Amino acid sequence: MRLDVVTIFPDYFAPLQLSLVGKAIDKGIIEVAVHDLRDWTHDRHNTVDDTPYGGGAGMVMKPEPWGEALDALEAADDRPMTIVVPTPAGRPFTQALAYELAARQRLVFACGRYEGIDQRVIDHCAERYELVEVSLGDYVLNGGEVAALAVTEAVVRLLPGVVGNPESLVEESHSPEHPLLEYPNYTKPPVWRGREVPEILFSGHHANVAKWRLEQATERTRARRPDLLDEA
Ligand code: 6GU
Repeated sequence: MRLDVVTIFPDYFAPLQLSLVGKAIDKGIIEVAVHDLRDWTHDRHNTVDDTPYGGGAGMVMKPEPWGEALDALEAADDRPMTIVVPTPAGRPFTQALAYELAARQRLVFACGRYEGIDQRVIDHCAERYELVEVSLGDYVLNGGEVAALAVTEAVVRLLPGVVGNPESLVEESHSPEHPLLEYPNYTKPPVWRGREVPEILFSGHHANVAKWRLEQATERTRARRPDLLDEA
């Protein structure tokens, strides 16, 4: 999979070199290219924003640099582009959407700042490429960069060879096979600051342990996220 990121803050993406995503790059499972949108401006001040038609607060990202950036990225590689636009007005990002995006050959993150990107860029993307506008949740970030990092991590860890033990993808919260929150985990020592590990986990009785974990997961989900039980 190839990932391109277009942003006015390329430094935000330094963490991609770390951890699982960095290892996926080293292993050749993904290729990542981060681009500065200002490289596609032509004025002395590298202007990427302007005042909104119709008035109102804030600035809007101008369409021309985005158009040139997308043309250049399209020309740089044959694989079909799925444009991911992080926006609080997008489709809620879920594990199911992470699996959908993990099936794509090439994701291009278009990170907006200010009040967003001129709508004609979005419409152009919808016509020419596959377009997915995604939201991390019902709160407001200053721009798409942090969301692009979150989506990247959620997607890349689903690619074959990235997570050491693929079984761990099955049991975790929000996986399609297990729509419950994860059960509590414990490791040594058996007593820590007077707190004991639940007795059942020492029993060696795998069926009983599995039953206990399912009960814990179900109870947690009922208490914290009853909406997930309604869906399941
Ligand atoms: Cl994807 N972008 C921005 N700017 N704010 C958000 C978001 C995305 N998701 C939640 N808030």
